[in-house]
Amino acid sequence: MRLAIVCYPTHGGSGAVASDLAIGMADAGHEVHVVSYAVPFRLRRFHPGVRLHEVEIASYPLFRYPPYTLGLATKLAEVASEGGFDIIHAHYAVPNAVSAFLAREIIGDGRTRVVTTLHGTDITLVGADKSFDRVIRFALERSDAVTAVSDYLADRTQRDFAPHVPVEVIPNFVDTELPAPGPERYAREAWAPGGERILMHISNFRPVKRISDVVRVFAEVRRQLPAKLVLVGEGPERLFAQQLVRELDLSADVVFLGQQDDIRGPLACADLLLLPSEQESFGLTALEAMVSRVPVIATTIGGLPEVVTDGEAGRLFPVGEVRGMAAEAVRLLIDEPARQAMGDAGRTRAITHFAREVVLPRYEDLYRRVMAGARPATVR
Ligand code: GMT
Repeated sequence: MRLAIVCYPTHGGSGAVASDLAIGMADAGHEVHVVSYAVPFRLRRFHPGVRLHEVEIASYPLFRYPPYTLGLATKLAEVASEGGFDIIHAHYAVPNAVSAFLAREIIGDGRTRVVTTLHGTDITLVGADKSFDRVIRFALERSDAVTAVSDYLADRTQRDFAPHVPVEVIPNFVDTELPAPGPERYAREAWAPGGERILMHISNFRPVKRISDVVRVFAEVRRQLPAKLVLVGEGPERLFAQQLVRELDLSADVVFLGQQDDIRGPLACADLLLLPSEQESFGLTALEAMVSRVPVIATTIGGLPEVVTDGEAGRLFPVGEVRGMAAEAVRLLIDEPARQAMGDAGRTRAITHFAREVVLPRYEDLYRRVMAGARPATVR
């Protein structure tokens, strides 16, 4: 197959999954072209078989906003002129699915199919802006297939946008092979020289991640036992988090690590992952923690219960339930056998349900069905 994968290049779940899909499809022998406005962070290393195309938009004084949607469509059509595409797979509705639709119309060969994968914020946040309503619905209706990364997101999509559009659930996936030990051997010692327990949070520091809950849970844990908090990522709430850490007099016990391309290294040092989000269609970092045998303390919202089964791979609490999360964190950090058992159960669950080898064939099967002209019925 000749595939085009369109995604955001920035650190975030949708770009990570799209990149891993590109690598997996290339490994399976397909010709894969990844199109974005920069090289996606997971594709900065060389992967034979994955060809990269960067969209550049010429700036012109007349343009108040650079026309990225058009630039992306044009780039797709241009790459297609060298042999066409069987599938253009757009990750994220806005504007990627719209550009994919435009590209298919421009190419006009009657062969190109568009698959759109919804990741969450395109429906729950961007979609909540009423001005995008119609264009998102249009993009979904005109896609040859639409997938969502969880049952929760599929339901929300059908309820809020397009009840008549079939949405197939294909969950996110991870590489379950753990890398050989690297610098984390020294990191653990550097962050927790006294053998303190390490709590970790990984995100893009947006308001939905509730960084203040992360810091408050940690403050409560820290009151009860020696512990350190490592915050991985970058984003608009970082300054606020730094300020809160200072206010709560926790500076000596909190490390702001910044953005990391590969989070498996930091995760190898973690005893617990905190993910107290108020929105999460899936929660890829929770899954990455599970693979690394790190129990997850998260919320009951969105698709998280489909990933982190409560009591098995971690513990789930209502949004804002800081005291409950802290109490459970302390319990697990004191009871090492219970913490390890939960970590092992999380890894087993990740391997069984969300391994790359388990999920990738489902995309391949979908591509084949779509190429055969069958528009999929809702599959859960
Ligand atoms: O969480 C974000 O703000 C980033 C966003 C993205 O596009 O990467 O994440 C969404 O997609 C991920 C991959 O499917 C999911 O794991 C995240 O749960 C989802 N974020 C939200 O729903 C808030």
